[in-house]
Amino acid sequence: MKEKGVEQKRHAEASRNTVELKRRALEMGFTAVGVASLEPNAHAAELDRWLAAGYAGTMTYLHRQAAKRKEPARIMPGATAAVVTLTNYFHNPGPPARGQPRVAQYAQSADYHRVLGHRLERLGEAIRELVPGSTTRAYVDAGAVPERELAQRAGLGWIGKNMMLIHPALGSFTFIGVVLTDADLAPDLPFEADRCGTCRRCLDACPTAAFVAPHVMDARRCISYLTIEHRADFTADERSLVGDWLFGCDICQDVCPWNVQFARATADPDLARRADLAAPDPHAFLELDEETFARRYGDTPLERPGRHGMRRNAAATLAPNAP
Ligand code: B12
Ligand code: SF4
Ligand code: SF4
Repeated sequence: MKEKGVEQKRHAEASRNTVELKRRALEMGFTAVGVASLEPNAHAAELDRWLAAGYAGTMTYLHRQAAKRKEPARIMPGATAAVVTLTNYFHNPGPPARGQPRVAQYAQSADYHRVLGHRLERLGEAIRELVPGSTTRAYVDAGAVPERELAQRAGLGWIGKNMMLIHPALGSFTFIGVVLTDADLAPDLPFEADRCGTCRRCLDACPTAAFVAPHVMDARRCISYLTIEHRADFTADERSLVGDWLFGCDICQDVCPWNVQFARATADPDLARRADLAAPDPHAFLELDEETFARRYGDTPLERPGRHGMRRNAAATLAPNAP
């Protein structure tokens, strides 16, 4: 009897802390927040199959991180919960200007790793303040964290056929950020519904036929992989796949009815759209030296492929059919 009372008190306190934490997260500028428990990944077999098929291309770090992605509780010793955040980055850009090479929307503002990294650190502080003695670790697009999987489990949306986490009221133009913690928090119910239904617009719209099946992409054909993660020079085939995309690709999100209907432009001042990133002159990348590239783009997502990669991408958009 006494034990039951203690347990009830613990639950009540965990719920109170979780409600307050979510309130503070929204106040900090996150668009949505949920809490996931850290059971083993329900889609571990899909990850294994995906890796074994070679779909990760040269992203060898995904093989190294697989064991932890399959068992997220192993990422941080003692962690029992993930506080998962979504941050809307949609800019409502309209149709691209004729002849202007395209940049994915997520890269049209300052580097989200930095912007959200700071915010997630503050969220970690809030957890430690609400639950004295607890520890936290913040992640955004880094480490072995299965971010979409945790977001689904935190009740924030479903994983679409295009592999994106889709929030029913926001769409999929969102960054996912995670704080792992050993604090006692109340997990949300997972988002169990699959709202794609019979739709397959994303699969049919992909210009490179990168989807081998719903939820399965061969990244080696994906423009986002080719222009951001791939390090080597392009083959003639790769150059033609990239088309007019200078950095990343948004097509399988642009066509999604959940984005068409629900995505709204962000008012987040830290993610304000920058003209030099939204519509850069591709010729400029052919001439930039290392120092100038670092000065102009060191604090942006374009830093990932670096000067060499951006020069390669620019050359491809300027001469897609070159041998
Ligand atoms: C590697 C990577 C890429 C690769 C591979 C993409 C891919 N589809 O896996 C490349 C470079 C191509 C890429 C591209 C992009 N990426 Co990326 N990427 C990642 C990264 C680092 C790891 C993803 C991964 O592990 N992939 C391997 C696959 C197999 O795993 P998964 O995506 O987690 O998928 C799981 C589920 O799909 C589930 N599953 C499998 N089958 C099924 C079936 C059903 C029915 C269900 C429910 C689930 C399910 O199992 C999988 C394994 O656990 C994550 C960050 C992270 N740490 O998670 C960002 C991340 C996924 N990327 C992101 C973004 C924004 C993009 C781009 C939109 C960027 C752009 N505009 O160019 C594109 C989108 C392309 C696309 N349609 O996926 C965001 C996605 C946010 C969101 N709302 O979903 C993330 C989460 C980064 C972040 N912190 O915001 N990315
Ligand atoms: S990001 Fe572009 S290339 Fe990659 S799967 Fe989606 S539509 Fe295809
Ligand atoms: S376009 Fe259709 S199938 Fe693809 S993710 Fe959106 S709702 Fe699902």
